[in-house]
Amino acid sequence: NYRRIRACRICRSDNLVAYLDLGKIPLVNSLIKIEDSQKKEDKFPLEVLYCKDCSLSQLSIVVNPKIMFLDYVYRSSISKTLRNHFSGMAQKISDIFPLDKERLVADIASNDGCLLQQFKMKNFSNLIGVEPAKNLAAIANTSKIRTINSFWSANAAKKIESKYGKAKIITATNVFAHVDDLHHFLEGVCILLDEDGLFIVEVPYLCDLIEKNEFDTIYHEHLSYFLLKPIKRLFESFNLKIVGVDKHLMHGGTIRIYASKSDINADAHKSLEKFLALERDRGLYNIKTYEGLSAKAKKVKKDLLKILGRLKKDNKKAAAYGASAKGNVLLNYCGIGKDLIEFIIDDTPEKQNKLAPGSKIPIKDAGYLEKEKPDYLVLLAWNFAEELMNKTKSHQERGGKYIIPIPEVRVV
Ligand code: DWN
Repeated sequence: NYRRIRACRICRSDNLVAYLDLGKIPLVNSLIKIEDSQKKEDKFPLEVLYCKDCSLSQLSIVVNPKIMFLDYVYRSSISKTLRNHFSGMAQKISDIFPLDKERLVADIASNDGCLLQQFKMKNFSNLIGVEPAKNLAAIANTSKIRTINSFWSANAAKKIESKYGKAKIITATNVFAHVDDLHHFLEGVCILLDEDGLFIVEVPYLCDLIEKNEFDTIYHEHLSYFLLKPIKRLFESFNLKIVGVDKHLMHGGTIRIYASKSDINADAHKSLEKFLALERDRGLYNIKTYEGLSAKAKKVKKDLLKILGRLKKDNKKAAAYGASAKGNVLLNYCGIGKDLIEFIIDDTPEKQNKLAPGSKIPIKDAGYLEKEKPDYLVLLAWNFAEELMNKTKSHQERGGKYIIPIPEVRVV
């Protein structure tokens, strides 16, 4: 179910150096049915390599995407913060192209239609999603967001183009890092994108991961960890010009890159140069900069185990909120089980009444929180800490506290 990489997926160099090893962990979105609790779970090596030629960070292995993405439990629409973020993105694109509301907008890996829904609310009328997960494509189509159930590919692009014509806008949020063959992915984009079109890709930013110790965002779905320098090199090989870059706080820090086949309103703000200078100044083109991450991850593990061990000794009850992919990385890396965290609350129906992979901690709905009244809530979805704390006022009123694990363990 996996293969080791031999060359950098962007520049094909074999000059790859490992800088972080999080051990062997299960697929973090492969939740366990209660009846399968005794079944052995597959675990895979989780190790990050740095390409000394183009500065792309990437996992040492590629897990078969079919076992990760064809039935997918993560739904973008669960989070209000994420819905608002997508609303802002659709608004920005509507401001750039106020007269193109009938032109085709295609969203790659459109999940439950969350982003396209926002385009629809901004009066874009010609929308199409491409989503490999059968369950998510069905949800999107039920809510009248036209969605093709397929992985993105040159073939998928050809089919869409022949039926609906070229796209004025192609978006790809939280998918570019998940793709092994980026060259084939961009081949499809170039087939579908119109000459005056805009390709907008949003990915977690490695600068934030390193700076804010977000090692738990490293997992088998995320094959690449991007800086602008390798993305620029890849786009140039497809004659895609980067015409703008902006930074966002979403998911611990993302960059959004606007690219076009033509020089339409070229990067007037010189944002690309600014980010490349930032990456250079932060030492992100030097392997030495990455060597500190391992020690910072080990410190989070030590501190989290210490605080949870003390709570257990003091007979305090600890639970968690957000059965997130990153949360499952953290639980597995720290070797935390239900002896330390009794349950995880999550509002995603597909996650409830299942067990978290590896830790086998039960995942429950929000009602369970009121029933069990834990003293502490570990915010495994720390990127939504504010939203989760706003949702759990009763926990606070009971004197309950939160443990936020990243960038370092702290109690609030
Ligand atoms: O790229 C990816 C990112 C964008 O999303 C995917 N590979 C997988 C996924 O990663 P994640 O699971 O770490 O993402 P989140 O969005 O940090 O996960 C949040 C979790 O918390 C979800 O399971 C939903 C849950 N949640 C909730 O139950 N109630 C979140 C909020 C805000 C809530 O109010």
